[in-house]
Amino acid sequence: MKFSLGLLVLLLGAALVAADRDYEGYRIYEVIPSTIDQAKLLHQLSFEGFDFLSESRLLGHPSQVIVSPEQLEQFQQLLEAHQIDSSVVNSNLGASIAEEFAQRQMQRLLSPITGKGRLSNERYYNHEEIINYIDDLAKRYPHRVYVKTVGWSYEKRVLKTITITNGDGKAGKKVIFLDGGFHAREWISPAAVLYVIDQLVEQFEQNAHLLQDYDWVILPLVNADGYEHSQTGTLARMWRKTRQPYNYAGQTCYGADPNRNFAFHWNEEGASSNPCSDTYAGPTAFSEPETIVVRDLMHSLADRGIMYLTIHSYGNYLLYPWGWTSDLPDNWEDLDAVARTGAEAIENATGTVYTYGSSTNVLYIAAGASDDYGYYAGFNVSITMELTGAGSIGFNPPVTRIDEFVTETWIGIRAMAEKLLEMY
Ligand code: 0X9
Ligand code: ZN
Repeated sequence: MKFSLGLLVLLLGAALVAADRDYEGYRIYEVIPSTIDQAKLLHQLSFEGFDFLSESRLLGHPSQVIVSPEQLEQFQQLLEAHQIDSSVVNSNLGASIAEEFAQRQMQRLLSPITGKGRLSNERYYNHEEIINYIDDLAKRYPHRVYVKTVGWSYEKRVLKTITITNGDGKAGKKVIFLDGGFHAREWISPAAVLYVIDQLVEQFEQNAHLLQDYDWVILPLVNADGYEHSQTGTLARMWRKTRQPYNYAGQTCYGADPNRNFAFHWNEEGASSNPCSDTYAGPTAFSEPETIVVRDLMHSLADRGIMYLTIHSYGNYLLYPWGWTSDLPDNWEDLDAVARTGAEAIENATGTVYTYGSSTNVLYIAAGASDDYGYYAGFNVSITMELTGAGSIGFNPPVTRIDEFVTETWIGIRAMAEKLLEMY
């Protein structure tokens, strides 16, 4: 039996809205398209209420998608009708989330809130701990490190950057701008960014060459409200967006997707105008205070900006512009060379394969993201890095594997920064 897309919409019925839920009985499927028709069909599901945790349009590449008990029968029929290669990678997401939170409670008892000294990679930290940590670093290394308040989230959490220099006092160096925590549930992102900070500050001697010609400006947690929300309990674990409330058809839905909220081809492709969708572009571009902070940083740094790097999860990708069109920017060969260098360094060190290419061509078309905006604002090199996702909930390694993945990420970032030294 063949399904038309129209029929598919009817069959799958009500779209999943972005809301807190317990995910009891929800499954995660891995699907691997082998024909263009299969890839198109799967991509269409992301507009029919299916939450893709990682999505690729490349044939033979796996995507992972959450399927609710209500969607299950039709989803299975669809896979069968179109002979799409698939497997269940988690048969009860709710149980895995509950287990992760139970472990998290234990970890908190064993290693309580810190804010002084080096952070271990033994658990995921909250907003307050991250702020305390960078504030403390600035106190301990006043000649090389400074911290600046750059704004507040919708719920009035402070957003701070940490600028890391080699302390030689030279002004006007080129800048690498790094951020993390755009999407709330991607906890490994801020964890990886904290590890970069640790390496540049505490392992200064080993990395002095990366601070000779560059200053690093780092915003470890962009979507502070969403991140905190995702840590409040099992129901909120899969939260992605910011937390500003929006009314829609008599109900309140929360947040915009910060990575669809930038004013560059805003809301043209791969974004939603429905406030209850996980990819809601916002009522206007820059409706979210958090994206305004990133925008203003980009503009203030662009004339010195050499690379904008934003850390997400997951799927092992190094992506460069454009994400709003399948066209490539003029200097795409440079972008490709930087991304390739990162991918090769990681593969040589750990064997992990990163796929690299333009966002639209490798992943899917999605406009209004920070990488496109950073490039448009003047950063010659702008890259989204999608880290490894190894947990049974799809996102994030279990705490026992954080160390492995953040060290791997650093290998890629360091190699890309070294490549820039060679190129510019
Ligand atoms: O869709 C996104 O925002 C990113 N993937 S994620 O799974 N972390 O949500 C990818 C963004 C790639 N860049 C552009 N489309 N411009
Ligand atoms: Zn993301």
